[in-house]
Amino acid sequence: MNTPDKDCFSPSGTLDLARARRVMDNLERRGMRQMLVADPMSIWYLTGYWNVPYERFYALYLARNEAGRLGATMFCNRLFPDATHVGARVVTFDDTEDPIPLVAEATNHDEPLGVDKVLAARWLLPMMEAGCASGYHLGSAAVDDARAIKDARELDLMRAASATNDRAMEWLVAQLHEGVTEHQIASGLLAEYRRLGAQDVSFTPIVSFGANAADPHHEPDGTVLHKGDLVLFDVGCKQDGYCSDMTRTFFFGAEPSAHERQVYETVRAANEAAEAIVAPGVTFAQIDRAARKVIEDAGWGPYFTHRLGHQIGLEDHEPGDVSSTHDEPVRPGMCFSIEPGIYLPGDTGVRIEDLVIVTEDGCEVMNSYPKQLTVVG
Ligand SMILES: [Mn+2]
Repeated sequence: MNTPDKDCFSPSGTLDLARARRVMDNLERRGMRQMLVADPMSIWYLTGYWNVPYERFYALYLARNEAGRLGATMFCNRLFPDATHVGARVVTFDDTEDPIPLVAEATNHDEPLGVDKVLAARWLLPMMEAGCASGYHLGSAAVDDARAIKDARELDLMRAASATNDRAMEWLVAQLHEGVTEHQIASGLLAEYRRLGAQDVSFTPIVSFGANAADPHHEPDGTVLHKGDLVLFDVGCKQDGYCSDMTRTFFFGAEPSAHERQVYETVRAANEAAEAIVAPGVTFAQIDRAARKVIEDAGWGPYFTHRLGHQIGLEDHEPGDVSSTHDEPVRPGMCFSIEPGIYLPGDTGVRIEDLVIVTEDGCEVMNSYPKQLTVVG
């Protein structure tokens, strides 16, 4: 059995020691000193090494010995890109080899092992049979909690991705004309993001006309835009590794009815009420409540059918809901969405979403695209 002492990080590697230490601190608070990270995005976060393993075994083993010394071992199929620069011990194998005995050689069999949520059962169950550890626990939160607190460089990348998204919203509005379809607009967005400096969409764009907006996750289809329709855009890009995500709702070609105006202004008030209270120490649940109360007081409580928001970073949806059941306080450096909505089936739907960063004394709203009710076209 290897001791982490022998496997300590090379100082020349790309492995981020500060991030790895935060993960291990989080893990120790949960009673563990060894963990197998299998999520490729988390491995990238920790090492700067990117690989898509498909069905093959791929994991980063992190351990801390009794002296508090960190060790890391990368398990890589030989067809994966060379990982020797990472600064971890690299264990390679090929398609004809069973990687589980190699894992069993590395782990401490007398201690519990944290595994993350993406480690497939086809690997975990044989590891359990091989006795790789004294117990197996979901350790994802150790990595997720580290990823949730963005450093200054990450925050700049988050701001840049959202600035691109603000500009893309201008482009989206400019595409609105009678006869255009949801699908036509959605399918042109990637090219616009690339023109603006992003590399990809962070999720499939949502473009909804009229009553389609009552389905929060409507997939753009052949629905044609008519004067008097409401238009909802929920879009995001991925730029230099980080995600944006914003929703705006517009009225096309005609003033909204009094009813539509009331729905819109209620959602906007809910969005602003939540953003107004975000600060260190305030809980995710309190932020959700601030928005939900506005919608409930207006009588549409049952039609706000989802959590208020989600954390975001390297992935569009990261763990840590902004919801009534999440009682932890928010902390500086966290990034999440504030996206209240009212969905009236067969009638209309409005959602207004910004991304925010928790600061030392409040929050910074990353999106600057206006939110006041706007008639376009
Ligand atoms: Mn969102």
